[in-house]
Amino acid sequence: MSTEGAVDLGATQVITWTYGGELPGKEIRVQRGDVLKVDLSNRLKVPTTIHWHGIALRNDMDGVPNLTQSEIPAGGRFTYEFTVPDAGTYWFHPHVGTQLDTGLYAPLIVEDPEDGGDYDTELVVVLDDWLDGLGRSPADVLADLRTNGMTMEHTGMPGMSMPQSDLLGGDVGDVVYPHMLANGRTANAPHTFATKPGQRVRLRLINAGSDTAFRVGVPDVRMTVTHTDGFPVVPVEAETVLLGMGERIDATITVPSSTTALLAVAEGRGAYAQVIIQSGRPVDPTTSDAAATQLTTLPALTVRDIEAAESVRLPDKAPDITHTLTLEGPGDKYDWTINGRTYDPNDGLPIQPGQRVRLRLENSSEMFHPMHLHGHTFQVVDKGRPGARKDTVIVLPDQTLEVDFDADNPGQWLTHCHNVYHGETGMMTVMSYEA
Ligand SMILES: [Cu+2]
Repeated sequence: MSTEGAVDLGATQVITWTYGGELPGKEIRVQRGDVLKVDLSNRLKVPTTIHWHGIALRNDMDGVPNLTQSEIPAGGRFTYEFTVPDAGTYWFHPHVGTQLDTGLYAPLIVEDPEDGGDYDTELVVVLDDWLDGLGRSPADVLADLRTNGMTMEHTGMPGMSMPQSDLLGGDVGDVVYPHMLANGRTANAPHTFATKPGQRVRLRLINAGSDTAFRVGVPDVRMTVTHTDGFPVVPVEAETVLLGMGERIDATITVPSSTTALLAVAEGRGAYAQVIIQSGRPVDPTTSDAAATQLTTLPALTVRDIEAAESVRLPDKAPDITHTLTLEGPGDKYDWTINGRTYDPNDGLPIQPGQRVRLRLENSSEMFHPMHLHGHTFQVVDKGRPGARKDTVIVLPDQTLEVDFDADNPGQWLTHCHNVYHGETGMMTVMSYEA
């Protein structure tokens, strides 16, 4: 059920849109190969859909309005029903307007019967940048961006520069958020995860933000990264990991003997969210401030540091077709474009079934773009080694990144920037092919 109602974020209460009145929405957990059936009752005053982010599902369940289904009207219902082919950490959210930047999001965990060998318990952490219900809605923010163009949206002052990040190679974002959330809670009133020293915990990190990359770590605790975007990787140690909007990372940690916190610093923004990992005496959550500052000085694991596990590598094959996607913006009306054009569902990139498709993502703008492909999991092309299997990948400013996928799931599939303000103003295109 998508609904409007009050949510307690910790620092403040807001009226917003959620799934079922909870933030994040209640987790859905299934086994690989299951048929997932979800009846959505839309109790919002506006139309909506659900997109099942990262799942290689049947196309008519993908939740893209006017491409794979009609919008579900206010008061309407829709039944999503599809097979879930791959295990991993996924999530779901609307694909209508800027609804992603409200409270409409929830985890979708697909278990593998072989999971659990190297951990005792799990902690799902959903990260978000929050502004809804505090005076300006996401739709208001988009309208401001459209009016003010390239200026930072909250100031409206021409020439006001945006915060920068070396890790992101330029601007950190376009929108100012009053709060950063982990599992629906602000840093000063966080979610507490009760555990015991020595426990092995599988972290399932999900960035549900709309305009914010997060650098995540647990002070003085090494993470072993095991999966990106649901798919296994060659395990790699990290002090912190970077997640763009839409990305997921699974990592295992060993719980230390005293209470600590998982910290998610909004990259380049000087704000953070946290989940308390309570293995000893309770702590005052404000004592995390110094650790959060310290976290930003530690190295962050990025996609270039990750190799796909052998079991999920694409077979060696030269691409049958290469499409270049030049990412540009923002234009005068805050338009973000692919190959100079804004989104048109009738004008996409031609591909054929069975092809190995290479997408050459060329970022000609001054901001990073987490580019997401629906219905498939691509492999990052990395010279001389098997890059990560992913469905969302950060393309840094002035950089070109290539990804390969096999056209093995016919339908009409979006590929787009997962910054909702970029996608909504045009940075989306479609690839269609029939069986
Ligand atoms: Cu973008």
